[in-house]
Order: sequence, then C-alpha cells, then structure tokens
Amino acid sequence: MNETRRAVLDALADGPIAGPALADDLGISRTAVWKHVEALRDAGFEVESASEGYTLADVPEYGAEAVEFGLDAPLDVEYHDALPSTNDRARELAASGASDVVVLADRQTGGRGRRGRQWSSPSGGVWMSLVLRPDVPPARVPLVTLAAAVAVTDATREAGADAAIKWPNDCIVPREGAERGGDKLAGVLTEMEGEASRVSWVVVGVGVNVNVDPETLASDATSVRAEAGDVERRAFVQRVLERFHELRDDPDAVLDAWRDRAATLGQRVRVETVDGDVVGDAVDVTEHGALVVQTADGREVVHAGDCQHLRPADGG
Ligand code: BT5
Repeated sequence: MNETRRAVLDALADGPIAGPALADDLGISRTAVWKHVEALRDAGFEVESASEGYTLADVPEYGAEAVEFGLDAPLDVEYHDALPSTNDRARELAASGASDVVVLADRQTGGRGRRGRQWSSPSGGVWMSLVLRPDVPPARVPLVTLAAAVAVTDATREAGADAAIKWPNDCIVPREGAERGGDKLAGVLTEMEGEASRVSWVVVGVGVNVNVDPETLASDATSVRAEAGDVERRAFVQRVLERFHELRDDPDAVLDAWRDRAATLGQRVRVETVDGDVVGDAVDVTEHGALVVQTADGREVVHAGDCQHLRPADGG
C-alpha cells in the first residue's frame, strides 16, 4: 500500500472526516481522495460516507491491505489467493532487489519443507515468506529461523495452543510418549543467497496450520483450530510479523526467548545429520543456532539435521 493510501486509511479509521478536509490535510485533490476511497472499497474495506464525511466501518478479513492496516512493523505485504510456494515468489522478489516484503497466500499448491519435502498448505492456514536483506554473515542466518520459531510460538500460544519449539524449525504441541515429541503446528523454511562474508538476501518461509482441520494435513500434525479454535488470520499474521520484527536485530533476546520456549532442551534426542545420527541429551543452543548434544562420547554441536525427541529409555 502506498504512503498516501495508508494515510487515507488511517484518517478514515479516525473518522468521520469530510473529503475536502482530507484532501487539504494530505495535500492531494478531492478526486484523488475519492479514488483512494474507491480502491480501499475494492480491497474489501467498508467505508461509509455520510454528511459528516467518511468513516471506516469494517476491515477485510484477509489480504495485503488488511494485514498492512495497523501493522506495527515496516513491511509491505503482497497477497495471492493461491501460489505454488510463497518461498518461490519471495525468492523471485529477492532476486530482483526487493526487501522487507511479505508474500502471503491463502493456499499453496506446491508448498515445500526442508530437503525437498512437501508441505500441505490448504486454504485457511497462514503461509507466508519474508524477504530480508540483513547485513550479517551467513553464519548468523540460523538465528533468523530461531526468531521466526519464537514469533510463531508466541502467536500460537496467545491463540490458546500449548505450543513449544522443537529444534530447529518446528513449532509443536508436545504430547507425552509421541513418536516425534508432539504434533506439528508450524514449520519454518529459511533460504538464502550470499557470499562467505555477507548475506545478499534471506527468505524466511513460515507455515502455520491455523484455521484448518489436521486430518487434511500430514500425520502427526495439528492446528490452532484443533487446539484452541479458529482465529482471525489478519491479527494472527500481524502478531507473528511484529514479534519477529521486535526480535530480529537482537540475537541475545532471540536466544533467550528460544531457550525459554524450547521443548527440545533437556530432552533425550536423536538428530539425523548428513554424517550420521547423534544421540544424547540436548543441553543448549549456540549463538549460531546449533544444537549442543551431550552424547556418551562427549559434547557434539549439530548445525543441521532432523531432530527426534526420544523417550528416556529409547536410543541408549
Ligand atoms: C518444515 O519443513 O517444517 C518447513 C515448512 C515451511 C512451510 C512454509 S509455508 C510458506 C513457505 N512456502 C513454502 O513453500 N514453504 C514455507 P520440514 O521440517 O522438512 O517438515 C516437513 C514435514 O512436515 C513433511 O515431510 C511432513 O511430514 C510434515 N508436514 C507437511 N505438511 C505439514 C503441515 N501442514 N503441518 C504439519 N506437518 C506437515
């Protein structure tokens, strides 16, 4: 949404305001005011016009303008009803120089997880990707994933789900005795391009099962609907973005918050890595987002892999 349209919207929200007064305030013509009001109506905002002027009566349920309205983070939003993958669209935008943009879709037809796995993305979920250009070396990028996991966990907790983080990128609802530690509520897929010393861009893909039935997803999946009931997606997305924005430039805050919400720490784990399995007790996360595992042979620092929470007796 451009600056002027945002200003018109803010004025309508504080309305009623008469067209001529708004034109004067913003230094634009009355015709321009009218065009902005019509464009907002087209985007689903309900704008009432009475003798005392325009008033904003209702905000659309979802979409770019709906999420941008009242968003307390400097991000532009691009919305699609359907996309193969918001990460793919975000990568295109990143390659053409964009930054601080969020790509949002109601559903994805080719949603991706890590290592080419599929990610089910029916209508009703929150599927989005942020394009960022942080001025950091690539080794710091995993912290972005941790920050996104914290943001999603906080938003789902506020929605009433009993969520926790499973290293590195899962938001789960822990269940006693469950094979993978619990049911998966959300996942984060971070992709980047850059050189050894500096990142060119980062795309943070976030998928949250919000207003969807878990039966339509993978096994061991759950949703906010199943845990706590449906939420307003517009407010939910805003909460995730605002929380992420608060954390993103503060590595210490990210690590503290992550440790505080991690179901993995203190657990017996098996991490499948490209060099084989690491089994032991998860004791900490490093400043680069790696998992520290106390094994029978000493401490190992694991940078990437799939983590399983084991029952105490499992795995030796
Ligand atoms: C992830 O991968 O958890 C990262 C998921 C990121 C999805 C977002 S949506 C917006 C953006 N655009 C994309 O195309 N992707 C990102 P991973 O840890 O590899 O987990 C994948 C595994 O989770 C699959 O193999 C399934 O077992 C399971 N799974 C698939 N869809 C799921 C869902 N909706 N909920 C829970 N689990 C699911």
